Amino acid sequence: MQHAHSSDLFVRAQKTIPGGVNSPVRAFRSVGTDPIFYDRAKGSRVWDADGNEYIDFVASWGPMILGHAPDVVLDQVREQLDRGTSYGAPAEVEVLAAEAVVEAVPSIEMVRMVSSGTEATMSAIRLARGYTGREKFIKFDGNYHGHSDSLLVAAGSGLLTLNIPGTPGVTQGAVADTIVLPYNDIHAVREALEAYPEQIAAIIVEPVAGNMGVVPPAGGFLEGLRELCTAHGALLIFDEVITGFRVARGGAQERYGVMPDLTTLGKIIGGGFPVGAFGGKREIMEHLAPIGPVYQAGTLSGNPIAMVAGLALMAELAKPGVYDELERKGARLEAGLRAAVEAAGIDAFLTRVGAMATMFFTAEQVRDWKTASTSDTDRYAAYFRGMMERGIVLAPSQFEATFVGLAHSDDDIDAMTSAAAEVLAGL
Ligand code: HOZ
Repeated sequence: MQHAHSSDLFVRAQKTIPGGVNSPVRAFRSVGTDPIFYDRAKGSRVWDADGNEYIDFVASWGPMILGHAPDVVLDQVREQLDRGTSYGAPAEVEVLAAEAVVEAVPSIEMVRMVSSGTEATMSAIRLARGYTGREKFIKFDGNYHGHSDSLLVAAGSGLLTLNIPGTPGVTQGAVADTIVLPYNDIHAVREALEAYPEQIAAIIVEPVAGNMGVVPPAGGFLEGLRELCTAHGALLIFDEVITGFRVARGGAQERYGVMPDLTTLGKIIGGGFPVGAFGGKREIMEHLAPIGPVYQAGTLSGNPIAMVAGLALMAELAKPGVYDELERKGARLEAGLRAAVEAAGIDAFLTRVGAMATMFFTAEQVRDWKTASTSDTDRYAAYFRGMMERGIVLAPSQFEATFVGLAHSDDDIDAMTSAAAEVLAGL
């Protein structure tokens, strides 16, 4: 496979863009190669700047659940373009989008649109602090909630990939009220709540971790968080930026039957356009300005292009059978990968929840960051490169998810698992 044009673009990009990329996770540093630059995408496929075609299992880090550039979304976007791209004023589409989110996500009674997952989590933490009058909050090691200061500690995603334990520029003060605990350890949560009585505003958690690779919640973990938050007067925040509208239409809260007080959502509700949202109980959300004292704002919040795209996508996901089909495709991928691992006789731990999965290159049972971090990242890098040579794009990091969507045909999934069998056999 030739990558001459991508290589030229990367050389040029590094002169004007730090590291040549606009988000660190796009650099292929941890997989020992240069990033490929994309030219276009449609359905399950992406094409790079050299015209190479790949089956894509990154899906823009999750949101392209219908596949790339779906016509149902593009038609709505084209129509909206002629009516204006940003108003800085309210529009009917925002009401429709809010209604669609409230209808789908069980615990959300009111929702505020923002422009990214980072904004959503940052604002949810501020609201939780403003509502409770408390300052501390709990997050979990290896969970990633965007890059706002107070959440950028022991964080997953690009920080794990690039081995950045803490970031210069985030002050001690900014993280002084952030308590980090091991994922899936309910005893540690109980102890922390008892150690800081009436001081903890919230617990924020990825209900299915996706940013240290996919790590499902242990039995009773989410229920335990709910009980402890209620008992201690802290708010439970589910960060469903990845899991919302993916592991079930109503997200992990629907799948596991545990209701948070606040939920954050991300790019999936914008059909791939820049969107985030946070929502929850009316009583809490009414603490937001302009009716409450907690300030939060944004010119592009509820942007009409993103709203019509999101509405079209959410309407598709509301159709009967969609989540059964995603489950079926996820299970097919898992079965193929398990067979490939077994045939190759390598140490690997496979996780999957619905249409998101990770193959950890470790003999450990992965349940938290400590166990996930035992993975052999050099092996993952070799696996990644072998898959790319065979026309399959995976996340350029061991500590991310593989996403299956409705545009992946059974043949696409089988092509992926056959390629995996070949690559794993040669490792
Ligand atoms: N949380 C996403 C990856 N797991 C973020 C993508 C990005 O940072 O660009």
